[in-house]
Amino acid sequence: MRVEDRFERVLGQLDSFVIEIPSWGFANTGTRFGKFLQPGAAGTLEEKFADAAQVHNLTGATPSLALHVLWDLPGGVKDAPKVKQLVSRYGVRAGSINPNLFQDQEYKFGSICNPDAGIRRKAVDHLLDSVEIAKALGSQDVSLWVADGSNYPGAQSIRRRIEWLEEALRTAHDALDEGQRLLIEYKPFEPAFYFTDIADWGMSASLAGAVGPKAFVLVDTGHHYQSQNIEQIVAWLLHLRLLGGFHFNDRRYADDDLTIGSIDPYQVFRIFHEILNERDKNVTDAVAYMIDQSHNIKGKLEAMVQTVATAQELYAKALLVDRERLAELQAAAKTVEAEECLRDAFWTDVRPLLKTWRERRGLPADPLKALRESGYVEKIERERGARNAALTSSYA
Ligand code: RM4
Ligand code: MN
Ligand code: MN
Repeated sequence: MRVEDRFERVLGQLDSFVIEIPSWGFANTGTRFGKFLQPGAAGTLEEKFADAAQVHNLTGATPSLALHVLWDLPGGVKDAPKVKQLVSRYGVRAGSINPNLFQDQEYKFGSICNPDAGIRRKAVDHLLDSVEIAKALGSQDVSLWVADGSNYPGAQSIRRRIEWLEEALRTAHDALDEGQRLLIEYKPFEPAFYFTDIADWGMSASLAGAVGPKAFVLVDTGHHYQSQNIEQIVAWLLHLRLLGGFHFNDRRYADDDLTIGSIDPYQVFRIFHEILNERDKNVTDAVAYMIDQSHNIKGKLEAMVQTVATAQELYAKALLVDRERLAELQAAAKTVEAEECLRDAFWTDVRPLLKTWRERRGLPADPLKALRESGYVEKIERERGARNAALTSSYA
């Protein structure tokens, strides 16, 4: 195929690439040692929606906002009408619903895996409330991160906790409507350090298989050990028809929640490449792309716009891979030529292509520059600055 034709094809395919942004990416978040408070950080759900709308208007690629139940809907399903008003006011959909099983004092020894049946019940009720919220808001996905685990050998029964996990997730799964999904995230450590109850993709996949057909695996790119091959995990999950979606971020060491592609853009490209290799459109269309980042140093809005543009660039590069040729080279075991075929796409500068895509859609050609020129950040800093300055952030 001629280069111009390939570019034209990619321009069309970019239209369907959307990525969900998290409400907490606009709030004051940080590390466990503290937060650097930002004058423009969002403190209310309305401010989070306003900021999300700003990112969507600039990038055209973020039509939905992920919500964290305790942070965004502390009143539970009763808060749904208020969220719906914000959805219609700001033109951004409510995205995945994230239950919160890690904040309450009772969860010191676990939530759905707590040895106390009463606490497990409370946690399961929160899951069921989250499903109700998702239904009320028309959200497809309940995206679950279970922070449970244990810090010391012998302190907890690993086997009992597997049973409690299956029981709780099955209850949540069975409450879902047709078309809704339960996405099961995994994380090898933190906050627990001897084991976490769902430590890796195999455990998530096994749970998904045990609880039912509406359960899938969620891959948070920061939740892996050093140098783990994430694209291979992605390939396996595609093969098993169990890939539900992603929480994208970048990391140097652990769950660093840095902006996507900032440390290792080639890895994100390789992940997209595996997905685009899948021929079954039902499988690829079902993959939910989401961001899960904490912007402690970068400006919240800047970081988010930069993130979305980077995701689009890396996706466009993966779209450029000449897959037919690559398959031929792989079959002939032409190692260097096959690798170069992949690298050709990766090293193509797609920024002019994205500029064309944005111009055709009536979007600013350079969204980061447009953000800076819009005056939006200065405006929210004026409006929110005094409140944010009054907050305290201390580790102990
Ligand atoms: C966790 C995990 C969850 C996210 C929280 C804030 O490490 O990634 O997805 O909701 O952080
Ligand atoms: Mn996550
Ligand atoms: Mn995380």
